[in-house]
Amino acid sequence: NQEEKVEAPEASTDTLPEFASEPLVKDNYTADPSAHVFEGKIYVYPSHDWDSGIPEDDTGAHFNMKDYHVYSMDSVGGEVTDHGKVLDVEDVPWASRQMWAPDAAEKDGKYYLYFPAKDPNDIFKIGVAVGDSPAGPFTPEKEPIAGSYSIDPAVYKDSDNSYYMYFGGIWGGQLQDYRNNEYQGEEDVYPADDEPALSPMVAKMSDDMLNFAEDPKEIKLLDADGNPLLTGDNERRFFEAAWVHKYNDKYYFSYSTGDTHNIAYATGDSPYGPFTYQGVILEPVLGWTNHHSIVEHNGQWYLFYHDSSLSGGKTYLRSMKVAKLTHNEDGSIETISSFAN
Ligand code: FUB
Repeated sequence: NQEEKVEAPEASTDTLPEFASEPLVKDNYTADPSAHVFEGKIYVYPSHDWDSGIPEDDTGAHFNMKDYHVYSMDSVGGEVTDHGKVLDVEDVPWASRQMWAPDAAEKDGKYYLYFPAKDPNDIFKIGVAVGDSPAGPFTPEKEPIAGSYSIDPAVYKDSDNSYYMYFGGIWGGQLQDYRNNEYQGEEDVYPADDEPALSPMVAKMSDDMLNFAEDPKEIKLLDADGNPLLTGDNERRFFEAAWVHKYNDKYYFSYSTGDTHNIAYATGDSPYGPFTYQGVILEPVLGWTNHHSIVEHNGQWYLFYHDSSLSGGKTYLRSMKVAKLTHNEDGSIETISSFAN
């Protein structure tokens, strides 16, 4: 994967999104940024990349993260504050390694940090840790969320104050080892290329935010004719990095296409989908992974994302960045070319 480099097309300066040229943080490697507005500020919950020396492989073993930091800024373009380490794998009784892309949510003055990690059997589960401040620290629950699996939790708060967790990722994210929420073993079974692709999952959260209130359900991603996106449709099918935002009463489900390296999006009328594929939000970045979040602050929408520019292209040493995101009048999102940044 590391060898797969994407050539940068020539960028014209009039496409430059403001603030996008520099990593938000340079003294740590940060990835998979999940941004939220809490207490009027932007808080970002990223993965904390480091060089653990684990060789690269197709399961992503080189993404061997062991803790999380939280960052905040009064507004995009302002000073970024590092609130320090808020959770360490050593403090999570059930987790052994690989703390991947996290997210956070607020409810009734409590803050919840959701994170995937491998358990002692090397199976990804999703955990939750609770704090009194968006800046942490967070105290982990003793067990992962019952019925959770795979990676990349993203928790969306709907306008009616319901919370939904979206999750899942194929390849190293292990989603292919499950059918109907049941673990099938490590055989990595994918549907055939002409069959519907594996679906991202969604579950409503319980009132206490520590559990699923229901069995996770598959999210249908459809093409313009209402047919499911197929396994062989690598340019459009779901890989990992789910995120949901709402704009003009439409739900926008965005995600990474993984081995084709785009952040794509699909829209629908319910938090459960189905969602109809619309296009690309962010074209491939430097580095193999592409992972993002979308947030509105002071009337402006932003795309938080990462690339490997600061590390000179090392896929497992990434840096979070931010660009303005534009919804067009017809509801479509303007595609951002990372090479314009
Ligand atoms: O950072 C580790 C993994 O890489 C994330 O969980 C994926 O979304 C990809 O960005």
